[in-house]
Amino acid sequence: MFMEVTVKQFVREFKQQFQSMYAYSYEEGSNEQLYNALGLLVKNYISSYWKETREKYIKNSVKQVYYFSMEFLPGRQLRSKAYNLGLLDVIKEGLSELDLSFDQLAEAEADPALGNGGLGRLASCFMDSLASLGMAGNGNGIRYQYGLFRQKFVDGYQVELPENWLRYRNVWETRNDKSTCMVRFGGNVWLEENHQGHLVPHYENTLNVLAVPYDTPMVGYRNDTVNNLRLWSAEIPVEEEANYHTIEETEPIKEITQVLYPDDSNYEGRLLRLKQEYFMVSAGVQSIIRHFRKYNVPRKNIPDKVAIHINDTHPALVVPELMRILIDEEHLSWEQAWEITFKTCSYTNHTILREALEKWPIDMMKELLPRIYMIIEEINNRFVENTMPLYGERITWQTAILQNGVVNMAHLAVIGSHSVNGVARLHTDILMNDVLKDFFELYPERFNNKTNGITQRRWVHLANPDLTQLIDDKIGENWKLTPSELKVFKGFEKDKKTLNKLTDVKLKNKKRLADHIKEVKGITVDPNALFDVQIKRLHAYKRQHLNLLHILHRYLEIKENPSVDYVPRVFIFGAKAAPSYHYAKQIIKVINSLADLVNNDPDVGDKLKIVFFENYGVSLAEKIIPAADISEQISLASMEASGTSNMKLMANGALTLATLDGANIEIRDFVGEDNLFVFGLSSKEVYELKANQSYRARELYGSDQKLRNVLDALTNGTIPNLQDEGYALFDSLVNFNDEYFVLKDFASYVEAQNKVDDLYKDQSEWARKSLLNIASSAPFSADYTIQRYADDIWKVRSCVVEDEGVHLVDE
Ligand code: CR1
Repeated sequence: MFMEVTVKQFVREFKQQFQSMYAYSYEEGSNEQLYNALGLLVKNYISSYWKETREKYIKNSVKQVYYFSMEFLPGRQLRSKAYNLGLLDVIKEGLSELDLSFDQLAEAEADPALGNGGLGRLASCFMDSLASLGMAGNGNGIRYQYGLFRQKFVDGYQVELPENWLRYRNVWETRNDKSTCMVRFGGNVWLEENHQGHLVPHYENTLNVLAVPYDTPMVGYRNDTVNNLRLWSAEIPVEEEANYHTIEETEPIKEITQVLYPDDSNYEGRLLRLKQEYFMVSAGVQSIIRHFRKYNVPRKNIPDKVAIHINDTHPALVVPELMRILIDEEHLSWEQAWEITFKTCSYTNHTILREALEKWPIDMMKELLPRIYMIIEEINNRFVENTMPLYGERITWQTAILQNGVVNMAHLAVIGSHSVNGVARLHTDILMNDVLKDFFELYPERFNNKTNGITQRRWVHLANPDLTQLIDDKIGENWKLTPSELKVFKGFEKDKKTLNKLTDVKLKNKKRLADHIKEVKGITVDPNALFDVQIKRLHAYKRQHLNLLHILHRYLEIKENPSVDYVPRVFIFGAKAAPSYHYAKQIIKVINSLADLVNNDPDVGDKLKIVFFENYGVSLAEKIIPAADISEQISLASMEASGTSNMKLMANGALTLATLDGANIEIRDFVGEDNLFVFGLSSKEVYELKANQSYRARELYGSDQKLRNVLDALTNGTIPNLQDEGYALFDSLVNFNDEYFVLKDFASYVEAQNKVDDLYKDQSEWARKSLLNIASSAPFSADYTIQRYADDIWKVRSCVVEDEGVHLVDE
C-alpha cells in the first residue's frame, strides 16, 4: 500500500547515498548532485516493487498493454514518484532536518521534452493512470538524445536552442543491455523456399542498428504497482564496430535517436523520421515476441495476452512488422498472422489536420524497408480484392493503403486494427462523418470515442497543494482514490467561507506566479488582476492571433478613452512554434512586440499586461495552471481534436472561455452552460461556410469599424519593432480570406470577453462558478479514460486487490 520508511531511516540512507556517489558530505553538494542522490535513492525504494510487479504479471500470465508512442512528456518525476509511493512527506521532512529544501532539489531535475504537446503529455498521463489502476501497461518509445528545442526570444523572435536533457545523467532510467534487439534497414531482400517449404527472406547489404532499451519505472498511486516505460536508443552493433572507420560513418546510426521532430502537425516526407518510426516499432514488437518465445505462449493466443496500441499514425508500421515476425520468423500462414495482428492492434487518431496525416513516398519505403514494403503491398492487395466486390471502385480506391505513389499510414492503421478511436466526442463524430467516412462505412463496428483525460495527481494534488488541502478539508480524501467523489464539493457552492477560502487559494497561487513572472520576465503584474491563460502549441487553428486581436482592441480602446472600465488583466501565453512554421513565428513576434508596447505604456497601467513565457513545457504549465482565472480554448470549431489544457485549467478552478470544439463541448455539458463562456461558430456552421464558400473576410473588414481599427493597427506603425509580421497577419486575415475564421468569430469573442469582465467584478459569484468547475472536473480524470480503453479496446483488468489504490466506483 505505502512505502514504510521513517524520517530517520531516510536521513541516514540519503547521507549514505550522497557519500557513495560523490565521496564528500552532502553539505558540500550542489543542487544537481543532491537531486541526483535523492533520485537514485527513491529509485532504489522503487526497485523492489518494480521487480515484483513484473514477476506478478508473468506468474499470472496477465494480458499486457503496450502503448506505442513516438512521444512521451513525463515532466519532472521526482515529486510525482515520491508522491505516488507515499514518501513525499517523509522526504520533505528528512531533507528539512538536513537544512535542505525539497522544492529546490526538485527544480534541479531536467524536464524531458520528449514530445511536442498534447499527444505526448497524454501518453504520460496514461502511463500514470495505467500504473495507478494496477493495469499491466508498458510504454514503448524513443530515447531522444535531444528533446524538443529550448525556446528563447531574441528581440521578440523565437530562437531554437538544443535541449540536451541528458547532460547531467538521468537517474530514472536503467540501461537494459540484456534486452537489446537488431533493427535492419535498406539493402536487398528476396524470398527463398527453405527445406520445410517455408518462403523465408534473405537479406544482403542491410544497415544493422542495435536498439538498446532504457527502462523507466512508472509508479502507481499507493498500490505497489510499478510499470515500465521503455525508450529505445540506437547504437552500432558491437560485432560491427570494426566496419566503421570514421565518426562520419557512424552518423546514419546515431542520428536515428538523436532528435525529436519539432513538429506535431506537419511532417515533411523526411527519411529520418521514417527511420525513427520503424526503429521504435521494430524494437518494440521484437521484444514483445521474444517474451512469448521465452514463456512458450502459443502464438495464436497472442491477442489474449497482448494489446498493442498505435498512438497516432507514427507507430502504424507495427502492423506490417508484427506480420513480418509472425510469417518470416514464426512461420505462420498469412491468414493466421493477419488474424493475430488485427486482433492485437488498436489505433487512436489525434488530429484531423490533413497535413498531419502521414503519407510516405512508396519509393522511400521500398528502399528503406524493402521487406516491410512487400508486406504492406500484400495487405493492400488483399484489402482491395476483398473490398472491391462488396463496395465498388470508389470506396475501395479511396480507402486503399497505396495511393498515387504514397503509403497512407492512417489507412494502414485502420485496416490493421480492430479498434479506431477519436479523442473527444465531436472529434470522433468528425472522423466518422468526414475524415475517415469511407472506413466508417466499411467497418462501423471498429469506431469508438475515448475522450481524453488528465492525471489529477500531477495536475491538482501536486501542482496545487493548497486547493487540494481545501478540498480535503471539505469533503475528505476519498476523491483522491475515487475521483467521482469530487462532485461532493458542489455542495459548498453557496458556502461563503469555502468560497472565500477558494479565492484566497487562487490569490496565493497568483502571487506565486507573479513572483515568477517578475523573476524571469522582469514584468510587474498585479496578483489581483484577472489572469487569462492560453498555453498550447502555436498554430493558426488554435488562434492565438484571435487572442492577440482582442488585446489590441482593448489597447486601442484604452488609448482612446483612458477611463474605460476594463477589469485589469494579465494575458499569459506559453507556446512553441515549429521551427519551419513561419506564420506561427510571426504571430509570436507580433504578440511580443505588442507586449513591449502595452507593458510600458503609462496610459495602460495595470489594465493590460502581456506575459509571453519562453520555453513552455510541463514544468511551466505546473506553475501557470493553478494561478489561472480564465482558460482560453478558442480554436476554430472542428479543428482541435480534444485539448487537454482545457481539462487541467478547469480542474484548477479556471473558467473556460471556449468555442464549441473538442472536449470543450463535454466540459460545457458537465459544468453547465452558465459556468463557462461560449462564443463563436459551431463546427456545423464551419462546415457549412466551407462548403458553400460564402465567407468573405474582406467584407467584414469593410463593414466592422472596430475590427478595421484593430487590423489597421497591425500595419500602421502602432505596434513598434515589427518588420513585415504585421503585414503578414493582415494579409492572411484580410487578403487571403482568413482560413480559420478569426474575423468571423471576433465580434462574439469580444462580447464574451466583456462578459468575463462583468463576472469578475462579482468575486463571490466568480468563486462559485470556479468551485463548480473544480467539482465537475472528475470525469476528465485519465483514470476513467484508461478504464474505458481497458474495458472496450484492450480487454485488460486491474491486477491489484479491490480495495487497494485507485478504484473507480462510477463517474
Ligand atoms: C490534438 O491536437 C489533443 C492531443 C491528445 C493532439 C489535441 O487536441 O488533445 O492530440 N494531436 O489527444 C496531435 O498532437 C499529432 O496530433
